[in-house]
Amino acid sequence: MRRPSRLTLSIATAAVALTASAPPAQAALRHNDYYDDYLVLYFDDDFGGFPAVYWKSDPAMIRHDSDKASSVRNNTDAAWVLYDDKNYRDRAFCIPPHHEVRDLGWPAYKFNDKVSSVERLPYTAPCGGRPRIGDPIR
Ligand SMILES: [Ca+2]
Ligand SMILES: [Ca+2]
Repeated sequence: MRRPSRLTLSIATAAVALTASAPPAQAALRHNDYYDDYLVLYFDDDFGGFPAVYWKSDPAMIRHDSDKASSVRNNTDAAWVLYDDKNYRDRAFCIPPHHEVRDLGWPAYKFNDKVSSVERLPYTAPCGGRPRIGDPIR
């Protein structure tokens, strides 16, 4: 049986070295890229703390997630409505696609630790007459 040539071995070694020295793919990603296509409710402001991740409407967020969100990123192509109470009730803000709110406790919102249900609107549905919240994700 033919043994691998010296050239083959050196190419293999180079490939391994290249792989080992390459930075992890994640290093180049922004934080929100991990949550592509999700609504992410962060327990702390400035997108810190535990990230509660949603991809569809939830009329009754689990106790662990409810009344905890302090910042939010909408990484989806759909608008979402955040409600103070479960079953899509009480005060509500609509966050357009690919928008974020760094601090839900901002005086204009006063929505810190309030969100208890989330509604994903159909892709083509705008926020309509609902109060809008957030800035485009940078
Ligand atoms: Ca919080
Ligand atoms: Ca609430």
